[in-house]
Amino acid sequence: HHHPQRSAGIIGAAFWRGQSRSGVQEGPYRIRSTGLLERLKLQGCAVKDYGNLVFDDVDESSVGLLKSVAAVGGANRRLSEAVKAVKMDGHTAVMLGGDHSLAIGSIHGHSAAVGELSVIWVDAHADINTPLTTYTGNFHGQPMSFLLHELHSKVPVLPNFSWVKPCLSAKDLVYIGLRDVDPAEHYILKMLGVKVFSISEVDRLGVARVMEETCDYLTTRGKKPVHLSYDIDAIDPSVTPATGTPVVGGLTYREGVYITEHLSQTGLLSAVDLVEVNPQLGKTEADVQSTVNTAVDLLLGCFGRLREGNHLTDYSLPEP
Ligand code: 4U7
Ligand code: MN
Ligand code: MN
Ligand code: MN
Repeated sequence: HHHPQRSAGIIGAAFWRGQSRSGVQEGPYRIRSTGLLERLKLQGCAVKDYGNLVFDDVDESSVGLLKSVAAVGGANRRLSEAVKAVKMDGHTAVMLGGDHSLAIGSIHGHSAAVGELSVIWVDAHADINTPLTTYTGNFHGQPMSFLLHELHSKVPVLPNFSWVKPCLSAKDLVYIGLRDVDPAEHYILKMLGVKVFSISEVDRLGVARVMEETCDYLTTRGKKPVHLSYDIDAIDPSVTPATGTPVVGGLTYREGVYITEHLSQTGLLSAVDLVEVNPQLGKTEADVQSTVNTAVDLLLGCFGRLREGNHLTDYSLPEP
């Protein structure tokens, strides 16, 4: 494949209130200090760093079981504006989380800039609880319910959420890696006929066929820009232990990277979220490094890195 020069517009979203465990807000800092920007540039990708978003201090009160409602709504509103601006500037948007509630703003802003999208959600979890089905009250388990047209009537109006408009159709969504799905979420996935490659399908088909079928499924109705929302807990916790809701039996490092390699070769990748890296939850520094290094490798894969090797297009052999 040949690609015009890639360019990444990077937004840090150091936000954790979509769940209860502090530390996930350090994700952007750790991913940057592992050399993400420098390594993207070394592989020939243009990079613009938009810095970390600054979120308003808002009242942290709960609405029933729902935690930090106004904070989550407000942060996502800001993120939506930021992602929209990055897309208007012509970059592939990269959102470094932070917890996965941030997908509300990221996908909303992406769609506000480019129109209809396909979403590939790589995660151990479906994150499709509604505010009325969640039993944890954590918004990182609910973002998809705010984004889908089909669930609009099932989602109550909440403080600081009135700006959110559903922007995605269930047929434009594919899940990969699911292995911890709540009963209400399983009901919703079946009711809406969402395409799911659970970890069992990855076992059965292999990751290469899963990616072929994912791309075939999404492109039959036309080639829409792709939003990849990558939760680091999709990968097996033996590789990426520093995350808030680890689930045994996940994707291998190789399967996880393959997904990014395949998508980057399609030329359709338009925005990427990398979320749920929590440097405070590694038992050792090696645990944290393994998690962060994997996150960086996933992002490098999104921007053209291939494990077979790479060279810049203007490379020329030195003459003796
Ligand atoms: B993550 C959960 F109940 N389903 O709703 C919930 F199991 O972004 C987990 O994928 C959500 O890490 C996990 O809280 C959210 C729970
Ligand atoms: Mn998850
Ligand atoms: Mn394909
Ligand atoms: Mn998630």
